[in-house]
Amino acid sequence: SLPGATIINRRHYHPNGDPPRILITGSLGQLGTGLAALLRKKYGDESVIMSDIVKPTKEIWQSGPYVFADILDFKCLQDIVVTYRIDWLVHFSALLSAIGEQNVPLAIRVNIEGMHNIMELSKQYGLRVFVPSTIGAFGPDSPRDITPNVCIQRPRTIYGVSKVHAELLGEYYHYKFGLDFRCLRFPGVISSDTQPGGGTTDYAVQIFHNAIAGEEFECYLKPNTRLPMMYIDDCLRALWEMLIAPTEKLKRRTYNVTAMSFTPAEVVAEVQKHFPNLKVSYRPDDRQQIADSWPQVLDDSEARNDWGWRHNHDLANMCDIMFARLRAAHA
Ligand code: AKB
Repeated sequence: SLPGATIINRRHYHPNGDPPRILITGSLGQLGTGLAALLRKKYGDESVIMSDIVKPTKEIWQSGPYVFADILDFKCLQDIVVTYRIDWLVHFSALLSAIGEQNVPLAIRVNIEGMHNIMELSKQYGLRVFVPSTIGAFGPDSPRDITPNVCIQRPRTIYGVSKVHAELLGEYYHYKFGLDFRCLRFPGVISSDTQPGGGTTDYAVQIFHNAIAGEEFECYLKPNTRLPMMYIDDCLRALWEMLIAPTEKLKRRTYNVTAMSFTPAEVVAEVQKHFPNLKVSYRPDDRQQIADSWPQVLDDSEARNDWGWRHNHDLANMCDIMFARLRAAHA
């Protein structure tokens, strides 16, 4: 049989109806806290182990298990998987597009070498593993409007290159060793309680904070730069639905998912319905070139057809929720 084939379909969860035990790496980033809360509601606080290399706040530390995990340290990861009897792994640790360009060697270590550890670890312990990919995995040679699930991928950022590598490596381990690898290509994600760190789509979060603080907003992208986007609640639900999708429904292991596409000018117009006095200026920087190489509209019809993906939030509705949540947080 194939090397590693013994891990196929070995599942330690649900034999007695036990919930899966889930490790989240890089869990203090934009998506981790929200995902941990969602999974803890479904499977219980003790079933979800948050991890990162950063010291957590008291609130995080009190919300459930939290451990130190350096994804570049294989033994450290093995220790956690064994000690906490992990079944599923959600691997968030990564440097995003803009910050990756500022420190390419670090991005290679974290995004590429880290991914090697995650694949070997998941193979060794028979884990189901979710790794997010991104619209940044496409490049100027990809069709930009609209971008299908399978097309030319020649990204021009180290982030994009590392995510194509992650998609290909995960699919390779799936076909070669039976690894239960699952991956979604996310658009820019907009959230009120957590900040993105160093991406090209960050402006679409920052504008809400400036508006509510009564500050002027300077946008680093041109007003007509269209990019795919998604509200965090849709993003986390997509992730969970992909995580639990029955194997027979998955016709592939990497899917595009999206909710909307908008330009800075369009989000400004929508935000100004709430804050008519918001002042906006545009000063494009290096991130413009990155955005210009990315999809404008993502085709996620395969996710919709194969496992029933549906988004709930559009631009207007997302703005209402963002301001309601930010106001509640500031009250
Ligand atoms: C980034 O802008 O780098 C991320 C992404 C779209 O993957 N938000």
